[in-house]
Amino acid sequence: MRSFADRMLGPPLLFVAMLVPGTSGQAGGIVAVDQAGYPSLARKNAIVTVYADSFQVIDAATRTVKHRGAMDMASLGDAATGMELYRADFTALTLPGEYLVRTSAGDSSVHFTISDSSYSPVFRASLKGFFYQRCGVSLPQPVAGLWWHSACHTSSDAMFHATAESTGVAQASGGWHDAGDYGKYVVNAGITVGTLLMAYEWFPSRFSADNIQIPESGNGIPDLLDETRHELTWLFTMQAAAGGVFFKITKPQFEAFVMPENDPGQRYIYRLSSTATGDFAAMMARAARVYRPFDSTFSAKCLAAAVRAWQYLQASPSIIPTGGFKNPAGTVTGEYGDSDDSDERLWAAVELYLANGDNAAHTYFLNNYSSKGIITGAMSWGNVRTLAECAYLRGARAGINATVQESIRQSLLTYCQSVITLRDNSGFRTAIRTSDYYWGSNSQVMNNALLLILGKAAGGSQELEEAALEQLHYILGVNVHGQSFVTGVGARSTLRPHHRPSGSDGVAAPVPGLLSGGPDRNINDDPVLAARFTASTPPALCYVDDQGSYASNEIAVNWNAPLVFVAGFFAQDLGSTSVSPGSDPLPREIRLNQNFPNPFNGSTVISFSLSRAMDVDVLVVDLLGQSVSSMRLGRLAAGEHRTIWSAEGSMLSSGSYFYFLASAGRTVSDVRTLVLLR
Ligand SMILES: [Ca+2]
Ligand SMILES: [Ca+2]
Ligand SMILES: [Zn+2]
Repeated sequence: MRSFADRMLGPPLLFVAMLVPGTSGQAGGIVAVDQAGYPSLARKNAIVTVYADSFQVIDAATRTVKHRGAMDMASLGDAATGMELYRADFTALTLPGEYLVRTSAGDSSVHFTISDSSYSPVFRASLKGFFYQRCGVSLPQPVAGLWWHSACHTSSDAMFHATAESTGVAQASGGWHDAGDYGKYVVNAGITVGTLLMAYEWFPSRFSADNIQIPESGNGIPDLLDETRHELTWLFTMQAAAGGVFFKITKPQFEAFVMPENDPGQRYIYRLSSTATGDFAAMMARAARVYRPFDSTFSAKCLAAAVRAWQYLQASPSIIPTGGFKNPAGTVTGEYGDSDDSDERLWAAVELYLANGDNAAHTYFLNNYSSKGIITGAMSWGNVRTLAECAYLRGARAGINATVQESIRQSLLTYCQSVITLRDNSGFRTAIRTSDYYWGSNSQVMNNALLLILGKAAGGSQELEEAALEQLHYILGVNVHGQSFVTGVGARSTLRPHHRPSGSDGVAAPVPGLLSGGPDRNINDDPVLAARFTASTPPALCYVDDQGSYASNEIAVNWNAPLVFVAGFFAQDLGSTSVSPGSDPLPREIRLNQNFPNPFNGSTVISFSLSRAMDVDVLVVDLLGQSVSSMRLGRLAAGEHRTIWSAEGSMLSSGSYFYFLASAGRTVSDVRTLVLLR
């Protein structure tokens, strides 16, 4: 996401406003539903903008009425929309099927489903959205479908800018295009990679799908990790020999709306930055932990890069460059202005400590984590303090300070309660302040949902999880626009994102799986918003599904990342094993169950099933991938098996460990996480 100043000079203006539909697009009222659907047993509300006294839920196929109810008041005066809002509660309808809601005033919703796998397609699309942002490679037609294209920004990507500390041409291809443009920015990669790897680290079983249909699907490694590795591989190229990290690679101006492989002109690498270096160290240290069980060589490379970046920061205690990165004269691409690098340093410190036990980094974290309050808001590209604190909360290492962890946990739960209050005061149950409807407001909604999920995982009430799901409902259609903000998801979704491939590929449908920024009350010189709205417009209305509206309808990797997190958390149909033909069949023959009890102290039961006889070892490793325990079970028959793993008598500390099955020296199952409490 960019601040106002970043985009002041803006991308090329596109004068297409004449033919754009209105924000509502319907003659009467909006009957806003989650267009991806509702799980059978979830609370189900449609929010309605025109008064009616009753409603029906109608089976879309048979046109028969399956449920009737009276409308409730949702809000007498909703601050975000300036409207009176009404609620149709059909929680009692649990039968799977395809439906629509019709009010007695004659307004109807789009079709939606009741299904326990409602959010699996959202998760899969939003993760694959990153694949569509890949730079430096072709997107082959069998994988990319209608949106295939040849390789972009390859051989001469890029030359060091005259203001950079290095000279010449560097090979810096790869990674993801940042947003609607083709630039690549290390600080925005920071929160993005941090969020994706956090999803896997906290909830590995929910993010282990290997069948998202990217080129690496079916290779036995979770596709989320394969996709993120594409970005990490580019990030290595942004690090200078002395450990510092260059800020970005872009052209001086935003590109025209052309396909990336047709984007001419020289791209530049801009100068070293301590915010970029801090984010880089944090990402690489986290990656070192997460990738360790899958690829120890890659993990070691990540850790070494993280250590060099951290050493660079330690040698340079003041922000670099002074005042934070600024575009040099003649450059107008994203500036990601940030004059405070203390949060990036804090995040680097905690991830380093958790990756390699660095005592100095641990001390740095303990001395600084509470200096600006603890969990005072959702994370953003310019402030990753909350990411740092949540990392420590989840951390498991000898010497970790349990009192500090508890203090972070309490702060997280307090913050979650404030988010619940915001939800309760909103007609659409949207858990952000009216002042939060700024550029990229949808990411604010998703980041608050993410923190609610963490709060529940850290011992909060079930209500936190329910409120998180309501935020996903908002993104997927329960909003004043009656629109799913995710391209390709839902009957009435974003069609004209500010996204160069979508605008120039000749394909009517936009590239799927991408999250619009959402309403922007600040308008930010956006010509489309400025033509329709003023400073007194209710904030949630300030949105237009128009390619020219870069301040409300752009997409960005840092917005998609928390969508992946939240949708993946709620996806029921996990698809954790490969379905692609020709891949190694072994993983599909073995199912490793979650241990029970978990968390545990003393001992826990690990159970699994085999489809054929084989030699089996049960391995337990710590978060660094170092072996903690290896149990040789020998030759086992096909069928269900269980074994007990005991930590009694060992010196292991409380925390998370990975366990998996091996046969003849190779991993043959999913990797799961167990939590030891002592
Ligand atoms: Ca994979
Ligand atoms: Ca910062
Ligand atoms: Zn590219």
